[in-house]
Amino acid sequence: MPGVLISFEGTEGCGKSTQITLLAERLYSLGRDVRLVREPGGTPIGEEIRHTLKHSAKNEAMTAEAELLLMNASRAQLVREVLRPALQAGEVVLCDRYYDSTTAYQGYGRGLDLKLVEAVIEFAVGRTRPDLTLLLQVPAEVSEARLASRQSTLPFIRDRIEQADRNFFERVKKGYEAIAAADRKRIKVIDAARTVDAVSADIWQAVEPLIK
Ligand code: Z5A
Repeated sequence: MPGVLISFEGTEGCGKSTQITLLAERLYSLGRDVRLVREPGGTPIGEEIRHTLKHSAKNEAMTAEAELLLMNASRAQLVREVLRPALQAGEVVLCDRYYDSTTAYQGYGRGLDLKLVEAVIEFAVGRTRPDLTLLLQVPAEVSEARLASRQSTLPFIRDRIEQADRNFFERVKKGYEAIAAADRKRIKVIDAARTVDAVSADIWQAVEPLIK
């Protein structure tokens, strides 16, 4: 059976992790081998880079350019160490974020040149591109409410990227809309402000034809 690469995208708290878990369970129950990865991260080297990007006490001065390159250093490692071998072995790979996040956050959000961002992504991933991307869309208020509710149950851990202001996240959201409009064949937009079950049903409708 051929491998399948599916990426999940969206702003914080849109429900990616929740839906990836549900989809993985469904795929396992059908006997498919499933690989779950997250970005940045997903390999030992990538997880160290993730720490540097998000939580390191020494990351305050990070520039947008360094952020772009670190995201893609993590990705280059993930593609070669995990994604390509897993796809070769016929697995269904579910990525919690992939390169559309870079276009949305470092391109539209930080304002880096989009052509330059695309060139860096091309260097990191080459032809390892998703068969399907699920963009979970939620209004900013829903995203903020979900994160606040989750944070109230967890100990506080500083996250440099989450500290950006609301304008940044608005630009990211608009970026995602532009990315989806430019590639309707690959990217399926899902209204993720509904119940977990309703979102999951739409996701399955998009995924099922790919895994037969
Ligand atoms: N980033 C970047 O800048 N450039 C890049 O190239 C890449 C990433 C790859 C990674 O953060 C950060 O890196 C991210 C983008 C940037 N930055 N920010 N800010 P992360 O991996 O720590 O987290 P995240 O990817 O932003 O996701 P998240 O915050 O963990 O949320 P989620 O996975 O999308 O949502 P969830 O955990 O499934 O759900 C959130 C809460 O809502 C939780 O309590 C759920 O129980 C609840 N939930 C989920 N679905 C529903 C529905 N349908 N109804 C009600 N409640 C729900």
